Amino acid sequence: MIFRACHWKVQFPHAPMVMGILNVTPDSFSDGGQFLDPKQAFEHALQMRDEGAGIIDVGGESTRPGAEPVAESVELKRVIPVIEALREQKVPICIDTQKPAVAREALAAGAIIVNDIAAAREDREMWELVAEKGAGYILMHMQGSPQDMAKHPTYENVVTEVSEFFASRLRDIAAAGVSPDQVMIDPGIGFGKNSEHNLQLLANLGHFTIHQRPMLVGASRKSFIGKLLGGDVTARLPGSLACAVWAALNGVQFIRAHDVAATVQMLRMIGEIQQRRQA
Ligand code: 9MG
Repeated sequence: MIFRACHWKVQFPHAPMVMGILNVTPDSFSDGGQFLDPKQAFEHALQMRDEGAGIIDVGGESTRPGAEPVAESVELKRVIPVIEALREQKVPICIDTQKPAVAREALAAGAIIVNDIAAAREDREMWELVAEKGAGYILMHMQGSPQDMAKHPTYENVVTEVSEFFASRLRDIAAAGVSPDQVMIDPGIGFGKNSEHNLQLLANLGHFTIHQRPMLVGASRKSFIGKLLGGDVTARLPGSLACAVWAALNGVQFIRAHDVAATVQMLRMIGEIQQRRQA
């Protein structure tokens, strides 16, 4: 299996990679307002790269439950200067956006992957852009939208429904001209799911290997960890690391994380142990 994003290529099997989260927003759930200044955002990205992040995910619109959408011009103003500053820094950049126009500008500024949390789209503009540019694409499942997704998430069987969603969207994306090699799938932990749904998805990650695409999981600091274990957003590192190690041991290739140093260290340790397994 291969993942391609413009000039960047990852051949699997490969050690799990950490995608560092860079929220250039005033209102993200755990770090809102910390990196709104482009200089601070740039420095934080370099710090995450130095801590071992293999990709930096730059977002200018919060996707936390209940977050209000922002105008395209606002989102562009937040993310483009940061991406331009990072393009020379030899770290793959991912643009976290639902808007094709923002993705287009971000790809022109140096991003190579589009993180599309609104992949259940009717229009094909985002996919046609990804096809045109040869960019990588993160196909994430979400029930509803960030504004309403926390209200009544409902599934008969969350695992089979998310899997059917992947199968159907992978067909749509291919029909829009995107090569399967450009796509990674993501069950969208916390996006229109309650704690039970999140746990069922994590428990059954192996189910999604039938799609033969690399997988991304982002559980870092999410509220279900606090609901299950107690503690506010600043006290969710152990729960986040448990989800990351579980994901890595169940075939996930990319882990989206706030706490890059701890996540990288934990994955390296797992890798060292795994290499010594005897048949
Ligand atoms: C933007 N964002 C927040 N959480 C995320 C997750 O779990 N996956 C992806 N792809 N993006 C996320």
